Amino acid sequence: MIGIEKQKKEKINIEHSQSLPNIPWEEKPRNCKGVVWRYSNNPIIPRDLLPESNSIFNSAVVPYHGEFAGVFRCDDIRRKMNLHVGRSKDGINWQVDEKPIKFICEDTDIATFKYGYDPRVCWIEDRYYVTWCNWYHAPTIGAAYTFDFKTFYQLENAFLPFNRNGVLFPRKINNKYVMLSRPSGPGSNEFGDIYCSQSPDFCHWGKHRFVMGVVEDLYWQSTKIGPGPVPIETKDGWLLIYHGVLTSCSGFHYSFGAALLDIDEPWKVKYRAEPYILCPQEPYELMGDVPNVVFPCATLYDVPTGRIAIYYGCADTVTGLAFCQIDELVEFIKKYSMKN
Ligand code: BMA
Repeated sequence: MIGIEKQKKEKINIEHSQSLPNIPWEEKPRNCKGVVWRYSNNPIIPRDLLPESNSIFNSAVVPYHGEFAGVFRCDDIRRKMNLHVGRSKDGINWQVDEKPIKFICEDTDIATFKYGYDPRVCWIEDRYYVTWCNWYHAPTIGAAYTFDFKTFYQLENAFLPFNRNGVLFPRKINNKYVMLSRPSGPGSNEFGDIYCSQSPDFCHWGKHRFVMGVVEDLYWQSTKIGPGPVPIETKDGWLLIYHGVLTSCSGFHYSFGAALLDIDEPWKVKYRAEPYILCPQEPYELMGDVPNVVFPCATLYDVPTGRIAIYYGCADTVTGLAFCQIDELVEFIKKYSMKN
């Protein structure tokens, strides 16, 4: 029995660190100038997939037993922000549960679920951790884990309010869990820089370090920035895709960019590309409940081919898929990196 359990875990570990032959994929179109290209059949998830969904976006997916599973942000027709489980055989066609996740939480001080949004899912060692923007008197980082995407056990909130975009690294670093986040104010536009925190036990988070902040004259990332998908380990550092915000005459524009962080001290930025890698341009990114938003929350990665599939929210309404090749993206970041 123990042998079978061990084999199962090893299989999942391989799924999370090596090959993903069924990764959704489409070759780069000939006329594409950028380093990231969109799936031709975007959006992959419509806003009204569920009987009571207003919008489904900013969601997180992972490989799961040869298929895919994930946690989806579904705002309902009351405009409550909820988290739902989704499953897919091919990473493109998704079945999303009609009912939101009910977290098991014995501590009544933190058990009240008022809202949850922008989830991330991260496999570490033996389980899937979910982090999200969780209401606890104000927005902060909620945390939970699951083994099977059926039962979810809620943990202590990681930080004090106000915080958003808690993104875990997919393995312990120097024997500590490590999480990126974006401390902020009560509104969503006071400030937004990326910080890195560590924990020995997933309960006590400390050693908070500044990673990187907004850049005044790189306009796409001049208002605020926040970590996106779980970072990917490469020989050149942790590949971090993150969102950046520009303030225009008609409001915020959310794009995404990329950086490489030091492997052992991930609060140290090695390279950070000046240009964005994707910005709102397609109708489903330009129009919706919040126009001009592309917001990445997850990637799938196939090591042998270097293929990356990026899941991102479009205009706070639907879910899109984009692709890139890891070597090309790493080269792009280095070529266009800011000078320190
Ligand atoms: C951020 C978050 C995201 C959202 C974005 C654009 O502050 O609320 O969920 O996609 O704004 O509205």
